[in-house]
Amino acid sequence: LDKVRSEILSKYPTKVARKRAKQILVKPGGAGTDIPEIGANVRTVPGILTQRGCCYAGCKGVILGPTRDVINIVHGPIGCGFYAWLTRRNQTRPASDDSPNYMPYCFSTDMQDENIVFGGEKKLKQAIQEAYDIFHPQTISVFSTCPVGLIGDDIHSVCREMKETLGINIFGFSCEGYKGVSQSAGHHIANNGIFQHVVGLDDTIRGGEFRINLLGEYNIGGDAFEIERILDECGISLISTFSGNSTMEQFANSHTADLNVVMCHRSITYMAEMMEKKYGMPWIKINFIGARATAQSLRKIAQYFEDDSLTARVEEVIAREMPAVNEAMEANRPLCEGKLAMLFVGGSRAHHYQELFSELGMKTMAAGYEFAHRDDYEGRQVLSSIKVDADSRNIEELSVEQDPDKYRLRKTEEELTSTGQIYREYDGLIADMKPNTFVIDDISQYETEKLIEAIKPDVFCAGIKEKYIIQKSGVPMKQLHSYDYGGPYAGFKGAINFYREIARMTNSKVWSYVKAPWEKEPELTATYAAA
Ligand code: CFM
Ligand code: HCA
Repeated sequence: LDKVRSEILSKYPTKVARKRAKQILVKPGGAGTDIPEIGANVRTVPGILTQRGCCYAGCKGVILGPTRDVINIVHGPIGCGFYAWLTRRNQTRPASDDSPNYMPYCFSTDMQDENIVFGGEKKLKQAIQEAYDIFHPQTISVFSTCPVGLIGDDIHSVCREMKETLGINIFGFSCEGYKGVSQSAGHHIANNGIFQHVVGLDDTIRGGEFRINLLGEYNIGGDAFEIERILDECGISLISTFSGNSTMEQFANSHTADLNVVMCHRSITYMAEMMEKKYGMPWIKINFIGARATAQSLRKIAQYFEDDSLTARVEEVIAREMPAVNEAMEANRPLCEGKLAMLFVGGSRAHHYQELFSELGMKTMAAGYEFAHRDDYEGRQVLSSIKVDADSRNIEELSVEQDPDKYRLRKTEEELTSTGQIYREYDGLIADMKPNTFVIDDISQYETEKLIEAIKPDVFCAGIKEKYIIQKSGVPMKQLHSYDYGGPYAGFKGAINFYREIARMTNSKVWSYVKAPWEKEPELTATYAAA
C-alpha cells in the first residue's frame, strides 16, 4: 500500500502532494502502535474533484432538511433551492393526515440579477409573508446561500421583524455555501440556531419513564422508523430526534429528556454538549448501524437508567430480534466472506458501516470521510490538540451557561461513572481499521480511480458523484448516502436488508460484462472457409 500511496502522490505538483500526503494514511501494522495523526477539516485543493458539498448543504440539507413542520426558505438563486428538495431521501411520517408536513415543498426566494444588485431583503420579507399566508406554519426559517453573504442582506433582522409581525417563530441561518471548508461548518451553524431559537421553549413532560433524545439520526431510507420501532418495543420514549422524522415541537421539548444518545457524532455533538451545559443532560455515543452495534447500544441506554425491568426488556427484545438477523447473516456470509470493501462517505458512515461489513466477514480495505475532523479519525481525546484555523474560527462558538430555572443535573459525575459506562467519548475510525489499510481524508476522483485499480474491491461505497465512474470500472457501487433507493439499513431489520443487498451486489456477474468485447480484443478474427 505504501507503494500505491507514493505512486498516487508522485503524480501531484509538489505543493499538492505535500498537502495530500497528510491526508492519505496507511494504517501501520503491529500491536500497540499509536494512532497516527491525519490532516482533516482543511481546505480542498482547488480542481482536485472532491466529494465534498458546501456549508449551506450541511445546514439546510442535512440538519434541518428532515424536520417536517417548519417552512425552510432558501434565500438565494433557485438552483440552491432545488438542491434542498428532498435530494437526501430523508423520510418522514406525520402523526396524522392533517399534521403539517412541508417537506415535499421547495421554498426559495428565487433571487434574480436585480436582487443581487439592489439587495434581496424585500423579496425575502415577501416570501416569508407569502409562505405564511398559504400555509400558516408555526415556524419559518431562512437559509443564506453564497450571494446573500456577498451582497450583505441582513436575514436576521428580516426574521426578527417578521417574527414580530406574524407572531410565529422565525429565525435565520447565516450558512452561506462558502463558510468553512465543507458541509461540516453548516452542521455547527444549524446546531447553534436550533439550540438558540427552539430547544427549551416547551417544558411539557411527555413520554414514559425512560426518556431519551436521539442525536445525529436523519431517517435516510426509513432508518429512523426501524430505530423508533426498536426503542418503542424496549419501552424507551423518544422525546426528540435531531433530526430524522422530527418536528420543531419535539426540539422545543427535547431539554426535558434524561439522556442524549449520539449517533452521527460529526454532525450533532455540538448540541449534546450545549444541552449538557445548559440543562444538565449527559450524553453517550451509540450506533444503530449493525445488529451487534444495535444490541450494544440498547444495552448502553439501559445501563444509564440502571433499572432492572428496562434491562430485562432490552434483553428480551434483543433475544427476539437476533434469530432472524443470525439466519440472514448465516445465509449471506458464505457469499461475502473474505471480500473487500471500500467506504468513502461524509463524516461518520464510513466508520459505522464497517460493522455491517464485518458481520458479513468482509474486510474494509480503505475508508475515509469527506469532511470529518481529526477527532472523528483519531478519537475524541485529540480534541484539545486540534489547532483552530481561520476557517473554523469563522463559525460561531456559542457561549452556553447553566439555565437558572431549567438546569437539572440528571446524575452526578460519580453516579455516571459508577456503572463503568463511558460518557462524552467516541473512538475514531482509525482505531477500528485493520493494519495495512488505507485511511484517506477528502479523497479525490483521481485517488478513487487509483485505489480501485490497485485494490480491486468487491464493493465500493460512496455517493452519487462517484457512482458511475466506479461502476464503469466494473466494481459494484453502493451509495451509503441515499442507499440507492433501498434501505432501511439501521437496526435489526436494516441489518438483514443490508446483508441481502451486499450479497446480491457482490455476487452478480453483470460487473464482469462492463468491458465491451471489442475493448478486450480490438482485432477482428475470423476463419476463412473455402467454398
Ligand atoms: Fe452524519 Fe449523516 Fe454522515 Fe452527515 Fe452527510 Fe448523510 Fe453522510 Mo450524506 S449527517 S456525517 S453531512 S451521517 S448527508 S445522513 S449520508 S454525507 S456520512
Ligand atoms: C450533502 C448531501 C449528501 C450528498 C450525497 C451524495 C447526501 O452532502 O449535501 O453525494 O451522493 O447524503 O444526500 O451527503
